[in-house]
Amino acid sequence: MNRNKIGVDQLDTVQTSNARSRALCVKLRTGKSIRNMCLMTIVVIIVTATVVWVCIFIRKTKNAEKTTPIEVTSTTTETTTTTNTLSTASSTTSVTTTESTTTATKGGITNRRWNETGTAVTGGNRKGNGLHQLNGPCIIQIDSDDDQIMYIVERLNHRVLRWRQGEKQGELIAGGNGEGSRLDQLNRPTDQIVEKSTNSLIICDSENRRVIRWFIQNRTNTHQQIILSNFDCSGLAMDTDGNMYVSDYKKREIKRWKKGETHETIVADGPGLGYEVEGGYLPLYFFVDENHSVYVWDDYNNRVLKWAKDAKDAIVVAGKYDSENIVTRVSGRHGLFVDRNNNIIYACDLVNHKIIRWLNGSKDGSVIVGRYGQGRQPWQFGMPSTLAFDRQGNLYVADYSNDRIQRFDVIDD
Ligand SMILES: *[C@@H]1O[C@H](CO)[C@@H](O)[C@H](O)[C@H]1NC(C)=O
Ligand SMILES: *[C@@H]1O[C@H](CO)[C@@H](O)[C@H](O)[C@H]1NC(C)=O
Ligand SMILES: *[C@@H]1O[C@H](CO)[C@@H](O)[C@H](O)[C@H]1NC(C)=O
Ligand SMILES: CC(=O)N[C@H]1CO[C@H](CO)[C@@H](O)[C@@H]1O
Repeated sequence: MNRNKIGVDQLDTVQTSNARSRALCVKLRTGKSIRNMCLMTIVVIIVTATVVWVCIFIRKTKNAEKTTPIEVTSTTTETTTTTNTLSTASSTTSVTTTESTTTATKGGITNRRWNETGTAVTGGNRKGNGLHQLNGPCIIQIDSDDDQIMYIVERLNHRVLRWRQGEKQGELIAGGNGEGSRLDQLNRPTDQIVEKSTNSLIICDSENRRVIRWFIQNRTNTHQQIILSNFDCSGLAMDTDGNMYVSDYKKREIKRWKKGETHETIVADGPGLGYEVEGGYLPLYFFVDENHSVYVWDDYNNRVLKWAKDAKDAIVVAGKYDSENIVTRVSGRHGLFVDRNNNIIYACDLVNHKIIRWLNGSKDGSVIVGRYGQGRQPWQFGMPSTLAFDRQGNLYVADYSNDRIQRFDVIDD
């Protein structure tokens, strides 16, 4: 079976050889969800979306052809070995089933289940740079006004597509002019913010070490604006007040720029935030909730940390997941999504190809989708890197090495 050049096979190869260090980082994203409950009451929950994503440090050689091989190195051997463990059929007895038997509330968000067979909403075409194709989609975001519209950041196509569900192809809205450092180019974008008020995208253009704004209507080189330069960004977020957050993965800091101000504040830092690996650094992704709390993976300690707004110190809000007797380090390469109102944390486990949920600040999470190991089947992933929800609660996942966006429909009991 032919696999794409940059993909699963390569990941496998690198994981086994463990040769040079490249880190793939994941990011996170937010989406917004609204649910209606009961006839008498309508509860509207709006979750503003943020994105985090995963970046990869790639060593490029001068001779590299147009496609630079990507190597993803697991930082621990545990993560490498769990991949196989997970694919055994016996591990499929569902955690979600257990949960669902204890729940009966129709549509209750903490009881929510998803069809574990996904649908490729971007068509599932072969890897490529056509508008009907994807290459290394690392970020999926749902439009805050129209949840049929998705924004897809493609790390390996150096572009951002806007794609309406049901359509055969996306629309190019940033990049797409090859890899490079010109103002009309991107080089391995890893995260973005959609800013509706200015109709622009703010993009973490990671290999160019800059944060750049692209005006959606105007993609000529006079309509981009460099917001930060010489900055090792990997993750981006904007809170409900329009303050911008950017992670610096080398300094292991998350900084906040208040709207309209040029002065920044460090809102999270410390040893839990990213770290150095041989030959590079892991990227730093995070999530900002509606209360302006910042959530970050503490990769070494296998947990999620939260800095409340203006807090000096973090608290631990989620721990490992091992409900299937899988004890794995939850890599920092995740999409994180926090449903604050319901106290639920969701994440992509990029290394183990699963989507995890922690209910109510539980120490142990459980798998909600992706219990069948790595692969290209509709119920499998190849490095899921971000997740988002639409208003109905359907789950969308950027399936990085499978070059597709998968939707998992919420199940109404
Ligand atoms: C899940 O999705 C598959 C494929 O679309 C479909 O055949 C199946 O009936 C769905 N299952 C449920 C419980 O909705
Ligand atoms: C968010 O802020 C509101 C208003 O201050 C507060 O009541 C609530 O407890 C906060 N939630 C969290 C999770 O911090
Ligand atoms: C969440 O945890 C708190 C504290 O342990 C508990 O009081 C509350 O009932 C829990 N909520 C749910 C929905 O489980
Ligand atoms: C939204 C926006 O900025 N639109 C501008 C795009 O560029 C044309 C021509 O340069 C302007 O007329 C638009 O106002």
